[in-house]
Amino acid sequence: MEDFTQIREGILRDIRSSVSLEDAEDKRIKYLSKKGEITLLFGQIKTIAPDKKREFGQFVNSLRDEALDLINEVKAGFSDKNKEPIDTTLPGRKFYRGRYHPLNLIKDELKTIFGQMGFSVATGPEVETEYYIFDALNMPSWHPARKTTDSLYVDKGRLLRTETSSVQIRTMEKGKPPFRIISPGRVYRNEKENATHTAMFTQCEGLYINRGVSFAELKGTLKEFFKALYGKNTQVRFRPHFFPFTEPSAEVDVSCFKCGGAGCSLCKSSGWLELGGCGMVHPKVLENVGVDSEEFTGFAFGLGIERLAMLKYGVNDIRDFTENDLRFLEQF
Ligand code: FA5
Repeated sequence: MEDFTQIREGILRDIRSSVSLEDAEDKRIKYLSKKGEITLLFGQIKTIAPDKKREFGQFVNSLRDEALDLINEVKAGFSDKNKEPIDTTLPGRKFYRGRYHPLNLIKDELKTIFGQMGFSVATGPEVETEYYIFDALNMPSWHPARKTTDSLYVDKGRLLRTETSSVQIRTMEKGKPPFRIISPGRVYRNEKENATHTAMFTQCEGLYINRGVSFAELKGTLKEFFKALYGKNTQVRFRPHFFPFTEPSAEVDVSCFKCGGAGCSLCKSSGWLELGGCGMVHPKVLENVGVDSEEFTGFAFGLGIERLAMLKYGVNDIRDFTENDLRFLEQF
């Protein structure tokens, strides 16, 4: 028994004297692996005198358990010591906050500025019928926009809306004049992409119908809007244009942010960026929705929200808005 006690104490002392986690692991291998010293003691049982066998077996079993517990305990001690102490003087971890996408920032500004002029927000579906996109908007059957080469059809008679102007019809159908709404939303076109054009983009439709509304009010409303968005000195121009749903019609441009009007690749040397279309709502459109065009007149406009954002934030390439590059998005 004296020998047993000495063997036991020697082994436990050896384990306790481990100097590192690795050292403790070496001790486990030394004593408890397949060929470890304690494991080999089990093989000795058959050489022990029969009357001592039981006592020896109990000793080896409890030695194995004790050694294993001690090794685990020693290892745990080293693991704790290896853990980095908490340095309470370090600055806290940075908390990354989400932020608004630049297009949403512009949308919010649009809602605020037009809201102050009395416009409320209307919405409409992105999958539209030909009626709301073409027929009710006075688009002739031969109009190129109706072709699948320009529009993205979902099935016969249904397509992804190519413009937010369909919301004009949906709004007027539902109520009685006066109407004063804006409608920001996505539109889709079968379009080749470049620095100023994408196949999916956002527009903000505007509609004001009342008695005696004039083209002067349309110009005044859009000029005030651009000044509120870009500052008092903003240059705005209206160019005659054609839209089937307005008469007269115009396109509205703002001086190019990149070259300041001198002409560059972004503005195709013109010094101006086209931001939207507008005009006086065509009498046929009013009649299509049951509004008396003798009594009521009004204007409508459709602004490209990406283009508004490009000008506001100095973005050279419209594709940046949808590429999800954090280096771009974190600037807003
Ligand atoms: C229209 O979509 C008309 N519905 C606008 C309108 C509304 C006229 C109400 C009269 C009354 P247009 O196709 O020009 O018009 O588009 C309007 C604006 O959307 C453009 O001036 C431009 O700012 C933007 N836009 C047009 N195509 C793209 C495109 N592929 N990528 C990005 N922006 C575009």
